[in-house]
Amino acid sequence: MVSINWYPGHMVKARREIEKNLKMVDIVLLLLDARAPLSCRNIDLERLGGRKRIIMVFNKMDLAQPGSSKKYARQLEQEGFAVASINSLNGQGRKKVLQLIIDAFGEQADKMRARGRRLRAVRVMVAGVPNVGKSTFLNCMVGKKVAQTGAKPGVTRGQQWIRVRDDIEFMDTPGLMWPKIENHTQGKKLALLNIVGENAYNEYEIAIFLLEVLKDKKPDILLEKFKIEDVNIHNEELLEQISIRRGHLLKEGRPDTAKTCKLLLQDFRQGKLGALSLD
Ligand SMILES: Nc1nc2c(ncn2[C@@H]2O[C@H](COP(=O)(O)OP(=O)(O)O)[C@@H](O)[C@H]2O)c(=O)[nH]1
Ligand SMILES: [Mg+2]
Repeated sequence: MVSINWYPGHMVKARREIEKNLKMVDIVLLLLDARAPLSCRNIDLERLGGRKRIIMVFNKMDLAQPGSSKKYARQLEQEGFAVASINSLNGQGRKKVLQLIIDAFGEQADKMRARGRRLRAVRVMVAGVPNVGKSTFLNCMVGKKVAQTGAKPGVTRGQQWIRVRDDIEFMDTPGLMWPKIENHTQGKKLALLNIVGENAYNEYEIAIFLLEVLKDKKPDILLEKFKIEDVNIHNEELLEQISIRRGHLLKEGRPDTAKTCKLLLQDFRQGKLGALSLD
C-alpha cells in the first residue's frame, strides 16, 4: 500500500472551508484529471454539495487518451452529471464549460425571473484535488492571471468573486480537497499524477507502476523511445535496461535506477510520454 502521510488538521480545515463556501454558490465545478477522472472523484464533496448542481470537468485533456476520456465522460453523464473536457493551458474546450454552467443555472434563473427578481450572475466554486489545475483553470476561464499556479495552496484572503462574464462569476479561492484513497491501485495512480505529495510514496514503486501501464497501454514508447527490444521481461530488468539506454550510470558502471525512476515520473508528468490514461 502506498502509505499516505496526510495532515488531518489541514484536511479538516479545508473541508470546513468548502462547506462554508458551498453556501454561497449555485454550482460546484469539480475538476478531475482527465487521465484518471474516477480516481480523482470525491464522494464526500459530492455529498457536501447536497442538491447543488455539480459539473465534472476533465482537465489536462491534452495528456489523456481520447477514447478513455470519452468512456468515463459517458459513465458520469449516465450518473446524471454534466461533463466537459478542457486543456486549461490553451483554452481548448473552454466554451463548452461556459455553456454547461449557463445550462445548469437555467432552471434556477427561470425561477428567479418568474418571481420577478432581478437576474444575478451564476456563482461557481471550482474544487479539486491538489495539482489538478484549479488555478490554471481559473486563469483560463477568466482570460488573465488571477490565481497563482504551481504554488502550494496559499492563505485565504477575504472572499472575492472573479467575474468571467456578465452572467458568470467564480469564487476566487478554489476548494482544495484531498482524494479518498480506496485501494492500492488508486493510491499509485494519484502518486503518479503528483496529487499526493512526494513524501507519501516511494518513487521506485510508482515508476514500476508506470512501466506496467506503459507495457499495457503504450508498449511503443518502451520499444521506440527507450529502444527496448522485448517488453515482456521483469519490471526490474526493464528498468535497468532503460537506465542503460538513457545513460543513467553510477561510477562503477552499474545502472542508476533511482535516477531513472525520478526521470520517468518527471517525463510522464510533463507529458513527454505522450497522452496516457490511467483509469
Ligand atoms: N498539460 C496540461 N497541464 C496543465 C493543465 N492545467 C494545469 N496544468 C499544469 O498542472 C500543474 C498544476 O496546476 P495548478 O493550476 O497549479 O494546480 P492546482 O494545485 O489545482 O491549483 C501546473 O504545472 C500546470 O501548468 C492542462 O490542461 N494541461
Ligand atoms: Mg492552485
